Amino acid sequence: VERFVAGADVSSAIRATAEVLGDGRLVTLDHLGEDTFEESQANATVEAYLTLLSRLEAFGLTEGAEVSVKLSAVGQSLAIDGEKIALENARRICAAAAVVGTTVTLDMEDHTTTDSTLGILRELRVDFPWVGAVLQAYLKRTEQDCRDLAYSGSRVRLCKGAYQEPASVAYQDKHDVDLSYVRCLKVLMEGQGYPMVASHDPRLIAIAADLASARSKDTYEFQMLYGIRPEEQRRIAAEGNRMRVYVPYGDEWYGYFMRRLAERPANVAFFVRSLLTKS
Ligand code: FMN
Repeated sequence: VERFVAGADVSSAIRATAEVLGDGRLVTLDHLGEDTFEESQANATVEAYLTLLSRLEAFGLTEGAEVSVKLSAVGQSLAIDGEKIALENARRICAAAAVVGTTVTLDMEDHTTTDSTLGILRELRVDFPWVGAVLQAYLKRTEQDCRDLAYSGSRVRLCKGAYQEPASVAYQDKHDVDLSYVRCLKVLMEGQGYPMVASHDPRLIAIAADLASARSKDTYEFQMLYGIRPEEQRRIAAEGNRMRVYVPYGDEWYGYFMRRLAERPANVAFFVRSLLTKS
């Protein structure tokens, strides 16, 4: 788990952030947790983000480090008024980010939340136009969502998607997901927004670099997860690209960790090996 998660507390998050920023990469920090069913838990998550943001400022790290937020961790999945509470909570985090001079990206969760999350994004962008969106190439709707969000100033992270989704809404075949990713990349790179290319897939990264060749390097960025292909992350950054690392921290690592194991057999092998060598 330590390979993919910076640590349980805010101090380890700050330590990992300083280390990643130290060699020219950027950071987006995620306080682990999702699917909160208690309002008090949602509030605790907001507090964790506020603490994190003030620590980032205290350590002078806000220039290179932003935060990623899962709306289901701040109220979206509450049975009563979930959407309203998530919006209010996300607004508090955005306001705090604005004060310290950094940005927020709304992670995207399973397809039942897509409309709600994009709705909250729209509302937040009225006051905080820099709030980032995430779109998942495995969803059939995403190419159209890319068109809708490819406007000036619009930060959009494109990823393949990490949840188990039904065939009615999502491509099931890996190759179809890749083709969709490329179509979405084209829309975003030809548009006026700020594409954030979140993938570890060498072919997709090469295609993204190619599609971005007419753009200046400060109008888009690459993103990868903490602990996955770190040498490649450094290489991409050393070539003068913006390369942002998604750094999760906190003790609720189960859901995050299981998605990482599910998507790459190599991650399972790594995990088993580290278990064996530790005992
Ligand atoms: N998957 C999601 O479903 N929602 C997200 O918000 C999300 N954020 C991600 C952020 C970053 C920086 C990266 C690299 C991936 C993210 N993912 C997210 C996971 C991807 O959808 C995907 O499962 C993972 O990157 C493996 O695919 P790859 O071969 O393209 O790397």
